[in-house]
Amino acid sequence: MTTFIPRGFSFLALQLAIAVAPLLAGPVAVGAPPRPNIVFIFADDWGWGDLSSRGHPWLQTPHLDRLAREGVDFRQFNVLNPVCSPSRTAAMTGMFPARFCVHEHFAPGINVQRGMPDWLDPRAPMLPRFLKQAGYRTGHFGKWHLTNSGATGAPLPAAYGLDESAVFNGPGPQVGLHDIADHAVRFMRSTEGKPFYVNVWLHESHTPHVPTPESMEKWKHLDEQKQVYAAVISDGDKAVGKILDALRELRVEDNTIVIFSSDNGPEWTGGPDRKGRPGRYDTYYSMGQTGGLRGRKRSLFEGGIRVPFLVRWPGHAPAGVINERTVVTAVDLLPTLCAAAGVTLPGDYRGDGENLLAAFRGQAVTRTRPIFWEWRGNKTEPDWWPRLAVRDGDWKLALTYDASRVTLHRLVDDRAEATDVAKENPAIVARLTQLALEWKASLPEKPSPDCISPGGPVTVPSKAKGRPAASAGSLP
Ligand SMILES: [Ca+2]
Repeated sequence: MTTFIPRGFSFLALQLAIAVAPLLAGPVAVGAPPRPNIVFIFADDWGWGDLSSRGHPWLQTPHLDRLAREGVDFRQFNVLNPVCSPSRTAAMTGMFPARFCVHEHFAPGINVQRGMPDWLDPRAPMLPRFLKQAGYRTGHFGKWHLTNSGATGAPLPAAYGLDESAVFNGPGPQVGLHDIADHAVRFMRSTEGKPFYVNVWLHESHTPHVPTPESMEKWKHLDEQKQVYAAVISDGDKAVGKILDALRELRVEDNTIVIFSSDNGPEWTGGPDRKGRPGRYDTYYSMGQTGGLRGRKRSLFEGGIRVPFLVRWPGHAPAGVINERTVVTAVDLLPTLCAAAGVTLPGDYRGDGENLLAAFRGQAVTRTRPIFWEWRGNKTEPDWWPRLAVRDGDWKLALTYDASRVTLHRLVDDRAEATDVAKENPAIVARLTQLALEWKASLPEKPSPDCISPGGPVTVPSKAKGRPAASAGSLP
């Protein structure tokens, strides 16, 4: 398989080789526990409240509910951006996406004018690569969106440490929207005794909604608006069920970490003019719920960035636990999962996350580092105006770039961010404002020039055969 080797890669590769050499040097010591397989199911625009186990009144998610019953349901999990590409960048690199100038979703022809590259720098640290270099087989199936479809010169997933991939919204072999779990299962079956890491990045519940006829039939008693949304949630849940069934059949479920989460909060519900057409339904049918959180997708309020996070790891993570207290973020995945796999991170890795493996194991853990967000997208009222946000402990400050407008919330008391307490807490506002502005000042201003398509703006390709939902390439 041809691999794109970016400039500057050799030094990083050397560092990594040094770091993982002890792990590759010989067989696993007698008596050492087997390294866990890892399955990271990342849904798209799936709201915090879109789970029947979290009390949704009419959605049914039996497979996800089973995952929650058999694992830990973290209820304070944040992604690091309220749209797709930067959120996924953070989850894979363990670093805030603004460090790579990935500010919004990758879209044909407008990345550079938004101060972005045309793809995530393949020299970025990557969770799959760290695991691959320690002997894992790595796969990615489903949405990619670490570039946009048709970006000339975009590296293949292999350049990011993936042994095998089938994607949409990205280069290389393509996958149908409803075939993602099947591909992932085939990959899991083929790993031949090696531990595996696999991304299962589902389409649901992003637009266009493409529900299966079976799921539409199941929900025909609902009005059409609810029917479509319930059907796509059922389709996503069924994909999760396929993964869980396969792990059981392969007799590896006791040694596999399964994570379910979402890249950002739910899409806004469009008006009747946004129905789309049958079979490719639009935002009128986007009825996701935030579970009472303020804001939705594209907002730095919690409704845009707090999402489901379920972790099942039999014998390691306690079963049926709801964790309301521990704050976990997407940048914590890389150090936490590498720790679970026994992988030592390179000495020069400068991640933004923390190893929260103890929280996965059910221990009381308090995250120590502040969390930062930047959002450059739409700025409309009432919830889309914050450009920056910082969370430190229970406090979260949202602010404009010049800090002329701020809101402060103590999330442990006010998860809905309903009551601004900035005026009552000027010292906290001053401290968090300084933290946020110093962080902002530390970020690069421009992307690496070798992550920009040669030959000027990228044009939208014609709908290629076998590439489903091509129009999704321009959607966040
Ligand atoms: Ca998304």
